[in-house]
Amino acid sequence: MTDTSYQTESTARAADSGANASAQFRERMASSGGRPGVVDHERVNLLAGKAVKALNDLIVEEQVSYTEYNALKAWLIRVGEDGEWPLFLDVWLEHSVEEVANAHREGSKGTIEGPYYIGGSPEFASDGTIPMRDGEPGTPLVFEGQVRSVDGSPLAGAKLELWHADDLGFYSQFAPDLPEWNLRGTFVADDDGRYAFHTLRPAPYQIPTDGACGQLIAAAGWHAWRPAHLHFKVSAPGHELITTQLYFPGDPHNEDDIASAVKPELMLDPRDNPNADGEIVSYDFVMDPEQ
Ligand code: MBD
Ligand code: FE
Repeated sequence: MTDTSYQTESTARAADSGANASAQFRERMASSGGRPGVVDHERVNLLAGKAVKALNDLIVEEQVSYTEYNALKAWLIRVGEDGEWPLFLDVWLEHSVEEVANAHREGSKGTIEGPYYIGGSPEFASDGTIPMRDGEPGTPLVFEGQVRSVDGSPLAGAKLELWHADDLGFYSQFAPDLPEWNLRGTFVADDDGRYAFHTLRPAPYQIPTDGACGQLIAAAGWHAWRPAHLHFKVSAPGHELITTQLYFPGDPHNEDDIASAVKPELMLDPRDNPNADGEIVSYDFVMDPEQ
């Protein structure tokens, strides 16, 4: 019999979260909501041509050996086997794509989505509580604010989709043994665009270290940390969707996020909640009208 004892259900493995991220991405691209669109021949010619040339130039400039070339080949094969292409791309490249895509915006800053978004989380009124387990570890956090258009008008019925890791750094649907929608919820702002919902303050987060990306990080002597973060997608009719993350002051990894996704505008300012256990924080979202 094959020994599968290393695959205990309570052990989260990079290959599992990677496979889930790959499957999620494929599903989303296949559904009408997020079609990948068609990239025309000229752009493929230009972009693939430049990418290949940049790598060839690097090989010559740095006098890359066969040992190094074969190490790269083995590693690229493993990225695929572990399903870590979404993780690799979102950690090391997405921040530049986001910068290009959102440069025109006047409203709130966006940042990268990362590999662990799932649409269709349960909806709550503006004062709701995110789904969590009994005794879910973490400091209670009330998150309040208002969604407005850039002209200052409140956006009634705006939706805030929130997702974040648990205290151990695991995202539901990408790690075993977590309830499907744990720490994922959609909050609908009131008639004045306001919300004040309940969640937990997330912990600093390490990307999976036991897969191909972790192997690269270890081989290069880098670290795997992201600062603690809350992921949001904020939407309102007639306005551009905001995909962003918010961070907490004092986190040692705010300055060296492995995913390069921290911006000064995305820093929260939590304070002790005078009315309840835990903390409270205010943050408003300002949305650009659709062009
Ligand atoms: C994450 O939680 C994340 O937000 C990013 C960008 C990459 C990997 C894991
Ligand atoms: Fe994340």
